[in-house]
Amino acid sequence: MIAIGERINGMFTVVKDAIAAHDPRPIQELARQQAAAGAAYLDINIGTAAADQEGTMKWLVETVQAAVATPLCLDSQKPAVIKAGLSVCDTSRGVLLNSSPLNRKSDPDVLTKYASMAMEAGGGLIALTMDSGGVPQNVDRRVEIAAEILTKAMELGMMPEKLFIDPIILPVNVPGAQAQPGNILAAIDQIRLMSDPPPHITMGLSNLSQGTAERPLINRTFMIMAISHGCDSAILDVLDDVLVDAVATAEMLMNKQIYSDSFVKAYRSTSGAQR
Ligand code: THG
Repeated sequence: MIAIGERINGMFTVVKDAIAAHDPRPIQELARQQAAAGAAYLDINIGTAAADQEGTMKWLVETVQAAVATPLCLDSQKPAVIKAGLSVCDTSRGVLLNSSPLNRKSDPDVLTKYASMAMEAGGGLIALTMDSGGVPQNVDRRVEIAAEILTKAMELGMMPEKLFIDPIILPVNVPGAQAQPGNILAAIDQIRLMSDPPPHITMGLSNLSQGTAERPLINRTFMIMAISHGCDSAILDVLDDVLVDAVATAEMLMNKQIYSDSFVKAYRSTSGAQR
């Protein structure tokens, strides 16, 4: 499981406040905690409040990589913000760019831009099953967009093992959205068969439970369901020990980790990058 720690995101009040105050300490503390919990990558997202977005991304990248050796996952919908992050990023550790849709009305070549930057950095790319029409609400269109992304990436010279397809999970409590988690599982079943080796499958797990009363329970349960369908990565709360132990168990039951009486301990003692 390629676990991407979600906590360094301006969506969280502590991070937003630390960015505003230019205080590295709370951010470096979150970086250390997530690295210790076994994150393979740390997501870096400036949120929506920052005035100078490129400068804020640079500061966050420098702040985090001064504290931990974990590779980063630069998270922005703007190519210029990703580019700014990359300009100060130690990509020799590895890097993920997060994320590009297939295309966008205002930027038809957005996927080419992200894929080119990822390849130049020797890193991976997260691509969303989304196009200029928005987020598809059915299985078939998700799968079609994933196939178009995979084809485009391979045409550009990116290998499937560097590509992470994100079927986009949205809050389950939104009216009409309750069929989507099931649709996403059905889409994952098909995306896994598109190439050998297949692209990775990732998702922003915590989106699912936003605004609900049982957040951890919903996140943990869906993570395990998705792993059983072949999902092998997520942007998630690695500080949720019950979630991480459940992931270890799901991977053992899927025959991806060897069973021993101490399999949870073994999983936790393996660095995130090697799981
Ligand atoms: N796909 C990809 N990248 C992503 C997402 C995705 N990056 C961002 C996001 N979605 C994944 N990360 C988060 C981080 C936090 C939350 C949800 C997703 C979250 N935060 C609390 C909230 O909004 O309720 C913050 C509350 C607090 O301050 O404590 O839920 O889908 N590729």
